[in-house]
Amino acid sequence: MVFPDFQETLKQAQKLAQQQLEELGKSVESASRQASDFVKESVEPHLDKLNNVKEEASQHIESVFNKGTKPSETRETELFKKLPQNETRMLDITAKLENTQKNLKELGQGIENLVLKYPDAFADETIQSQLEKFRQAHQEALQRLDPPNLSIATIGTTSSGKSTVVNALIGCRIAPIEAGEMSAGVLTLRHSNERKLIIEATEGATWEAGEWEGLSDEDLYNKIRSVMTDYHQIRQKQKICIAPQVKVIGSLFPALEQSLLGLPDEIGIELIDLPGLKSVQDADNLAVIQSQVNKAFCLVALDYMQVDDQHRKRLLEELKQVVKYLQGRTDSMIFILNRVDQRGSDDVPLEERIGKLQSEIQETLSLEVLPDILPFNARLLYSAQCAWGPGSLKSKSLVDQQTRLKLLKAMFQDCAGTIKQYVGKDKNLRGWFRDLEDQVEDGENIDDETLRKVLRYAYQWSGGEQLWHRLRVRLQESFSELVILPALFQVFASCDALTAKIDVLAETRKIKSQEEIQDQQAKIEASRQRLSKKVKSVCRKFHKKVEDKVEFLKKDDTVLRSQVGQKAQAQGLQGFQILIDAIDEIEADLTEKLICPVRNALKNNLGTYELEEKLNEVIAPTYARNITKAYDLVSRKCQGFTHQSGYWVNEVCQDDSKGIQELRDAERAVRSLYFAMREALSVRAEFMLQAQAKQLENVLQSLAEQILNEEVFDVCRQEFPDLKLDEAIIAEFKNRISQTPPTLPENLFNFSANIKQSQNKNKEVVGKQAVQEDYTTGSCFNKKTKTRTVWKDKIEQVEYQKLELPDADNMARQWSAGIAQEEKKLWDILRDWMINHLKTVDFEFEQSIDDTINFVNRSLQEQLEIIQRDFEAEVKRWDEITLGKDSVLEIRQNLENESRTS
Ligand SMILES: Nc1nc2c(ncn2[C@@H]2O[C@H](COP(=O)(O)OP(=O)(O)OP(=O)(O)O)[C@@H](O)[C@H]2O)c(=O)[nH]1
Ligand SMILES: [Mg+2]
Repeated sequence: MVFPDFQETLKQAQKLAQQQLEELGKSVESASRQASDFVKESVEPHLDKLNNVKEEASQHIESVFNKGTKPSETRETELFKKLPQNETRMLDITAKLENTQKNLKELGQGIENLVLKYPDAFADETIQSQLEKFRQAHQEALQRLDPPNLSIATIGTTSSGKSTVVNALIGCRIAPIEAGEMSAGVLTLRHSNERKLIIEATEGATWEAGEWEGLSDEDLYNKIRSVMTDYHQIRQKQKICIAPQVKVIGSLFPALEQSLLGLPDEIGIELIDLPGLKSVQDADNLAVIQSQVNKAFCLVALDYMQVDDQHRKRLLEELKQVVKYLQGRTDSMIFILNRVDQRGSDDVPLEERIGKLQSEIQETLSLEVLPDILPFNARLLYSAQCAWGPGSLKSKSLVDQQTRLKLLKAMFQDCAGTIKQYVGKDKNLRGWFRDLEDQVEDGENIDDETLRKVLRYAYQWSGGEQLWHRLRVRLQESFSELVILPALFQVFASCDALTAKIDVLAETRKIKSQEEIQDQQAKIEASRQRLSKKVKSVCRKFHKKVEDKVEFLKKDDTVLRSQVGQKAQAQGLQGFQILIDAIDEIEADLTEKLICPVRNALKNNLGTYELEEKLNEVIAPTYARNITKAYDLVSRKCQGFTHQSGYWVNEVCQDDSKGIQELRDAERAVRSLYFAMREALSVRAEFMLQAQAKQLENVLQSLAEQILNEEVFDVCRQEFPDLKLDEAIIAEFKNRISQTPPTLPENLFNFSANIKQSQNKNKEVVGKQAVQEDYTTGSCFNKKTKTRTVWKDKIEQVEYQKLELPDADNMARQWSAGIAQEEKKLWDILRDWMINHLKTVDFEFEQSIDDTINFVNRSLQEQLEIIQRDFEAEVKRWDEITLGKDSVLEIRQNLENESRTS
């Protein structure tokens, strides 16, 4: 009996166990499902990010900051494998570009299909001309994007290593490098399989312009170098000379080693090497460079030797000017802290220095986020990369042995400290580099494999790896903004103007009766007159406001001045304060950079050399030299003058011909100083105005937009709510309007020397003369009068020439007053410029109204016939056209949305 019982119990136990197991299985399954859902929802999205961050951080720390850590063989191979990476991102840009081109083509096709299907809908002259404008803009955009061009420009402080960075990035020694000031003008390096040097003909150039093919690397380098040296020499003598515009077409490393930037290979790549601000000191040359920087992604080079506490303030000031004056886009910039190899072992840790610099640059340039600042050793990367050449790392290097050896020799010489530091205690590596150095010294052949290995270390130790990585990431972010969108603006504006006209036509085709048509005609005419009046009155109001403000600003009263900006703001003239600040900045710059140095030099008897050096920082050498020469003359010729209440005074006798000549010389010297100062102030003022040009234009543009948006467009919408006329007028206007920058008249600053001359007559001793004099001798009882000869002072009327020359402070005051005087003129010029711009806006708006209304009137006239013929059929046809137009607009909208999201 026991046995069956036991059997039963066992069975029950098994069953129970089975049940529990199943339940457990279920709950494990559900728990695991929940867990996996949780991982999917909460963890996975962050995982990629986390991995990226980890990856970046480890790269950053290992390759940059942890100096002295040995780059192991594994790390090294890993690194090399890593270079051709990021293919998914590459696909992103390829896809984006392809998508843009596809949408753009579809947009054009969509319009052409409509034109083909409904030719009479496009028959009206206004629509025809609008269609032509669209076709032209569309064609231009297609060309610009097929293939698009990406520009990377180097800007930064003088001699910070910009050209070395460019050569290091392109893998070719093309941009001239020199310890002192070297680069000049614009050197554009564009990728192509052909090779050509183009030197454009520019005003005032003495160098040969033309095109050359088949030049050796060395010849190419020397030719560019000699053009730039020539320019610097001409600048020493000549006032007007446009800096060289040089283009080199040839192989560029980032284009051949495509994975570096992660851009599709059809994208044109150009690097632009620009000079430091010290070589750009006149408005014309500045304008040329601004146009390049504006469209480019910028690498901003800073010199490590300038970032210590003592120099940093000056560096930041210079950086601010470089970025502001060259009109760099702060949203697409990477900062390179070059020459970190010059860091001494006792210096503040690099991380600390960079951290400080990051926050200071963020503040100085008002950046939204902390900037990327990469520690860099351009020299190391330059020699290693150029020894390899511009070819892909996967194929054979095309650089000849002689060039290789030369560059490697330079690397061992220039970068010995860096190599020693990084090789550290790794005996094998140390030995390897030592052997290599011996091979180089002995002139032995260096094979590709060895060179690849050198290059890997150079990437790691120079910051090259980080730079390519950051460039790749940042280019993905700004690609649309930099490359795609600018090519499409005109397409959007012309497409909107065209489709808005089609809308108007479609609306008129819905009108059924003659009365309604006549009603509309009358309404439109009345609205046209009211709107026209309104626009005129808005413009008049604006003119008045601007005129009032300018009159106040001309009063030279600082309290009034500060109130003007606030009042303007309150009156809806936002941005007026920026204009005031811009002019104040020009005045402050002239005072600080030109007037003060000369005044201080005169007061402290500064050496001419020192003054010239200071002036050379801000003004072209000819002007700096003229001032210094005149200054030297003034200091010498006025030596004997006495100082009397604001004047240097001297007086010489009229018949003292030598003395008179000396007075004349002194006067001439002062006049020449005034002349030189006037010229320099004028040139610098024009430069400063050009530096502010974009800002001034933006202010004016936003002022005009504000007025249009707040007053004109609203009225337009109220007046023309029917037939979609409001949108048609506004779209037409937006397609028409363009902006013109201010131009300054010549000789803006024109003040005269305040020199006083006078003639005096004084009674004074002119010598001694013999005078017969009576005298008495003897006592009072026995007096005798005798005569004797005595020598007495001879006093006569003497004519004097007196010269009073303004002293240092007095001169500075007069120059400042001269500026203040000229500033009034400048305000008049700016006022006229603003008013003229608004007149253009007014004119173009009137034209847009007239054009659109004439067009709608023609359309209404046609409608009179249509309602009698085939109204219903026409309505149906226009429904189809509208549908077609809507789908075109959808493509247009997609195009914009997609190109705005990066
Ligand atoms: N120690 C060191 N020197 C460097 C480095 N990069 C460049 N240089 C040197 O700095 C000097 C100036 O270099 P460039 O490339 O001509 O400088 P730049 O900014 O183009 O100069 P400009 O165009 O004249 O403003 C040259 O002597 C270079 O060899 C670096 O990383 N370390
Ligand atoms: Mg340079």
